[in-house]
Amino acid sequence: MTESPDPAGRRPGEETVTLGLGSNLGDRLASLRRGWAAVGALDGVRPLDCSGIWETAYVGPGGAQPPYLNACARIATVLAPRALLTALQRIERDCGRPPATHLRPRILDLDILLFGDRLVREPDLVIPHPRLRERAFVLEPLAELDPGLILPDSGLTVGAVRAIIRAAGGPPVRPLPGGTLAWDGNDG
Ligand code: PH2
Ligand code: MG
Ligand code: MG
Repeated sequence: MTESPDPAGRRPGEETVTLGLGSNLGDRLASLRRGWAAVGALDGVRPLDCSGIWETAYVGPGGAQPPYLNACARIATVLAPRALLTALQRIERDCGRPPATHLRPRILDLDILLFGDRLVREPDLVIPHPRLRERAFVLEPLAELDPGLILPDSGLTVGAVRAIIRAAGGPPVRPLPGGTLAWDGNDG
């Protein structure tokens, strides 16, 4: 018997995972690209697609920080959420991010935003990402990937939540002209 094909093109045992990438220290574009390439090279991971790159004002406590470059990307993976988190933290370190840089400028930040429809609630791993719905720097690139994607904790689409955040008028975010996570892409 042959298995019926998954409409999302997934292979058996794989889930679609959405990642957030950010950098506000050093060569931001190079770090995002290096990080995305390393994610795609992980065992058990297939890179699917990526948004454009957005330049975004820092959001959060602790005073002013340099602007971020942010992007979102999707992978198909057979890894469990915890194993993927560990692998992403290793890539952050390999790209030069020292430990204990939460809330400080970082060379590379790789966050799990969505893991299929799963809800994960562990002390150091909450999926969907708990602040996703408040953040234009996530919602704008995420909507480029799929504005119809339903957020499993609220039932709202990414496009609907983006509209709410746009109307609220938060800190500025703008697409980096021609910015792409691909090394051979046009930097604009
Ligand atoms: N990440 C944070 C805190 N603030 N601001 C922007 N613009 N982009 C980020 O990726 C970001 C942030 C914590 O991870
Ligand atoms: Mg983050
Ligand atoms: Mg992080």
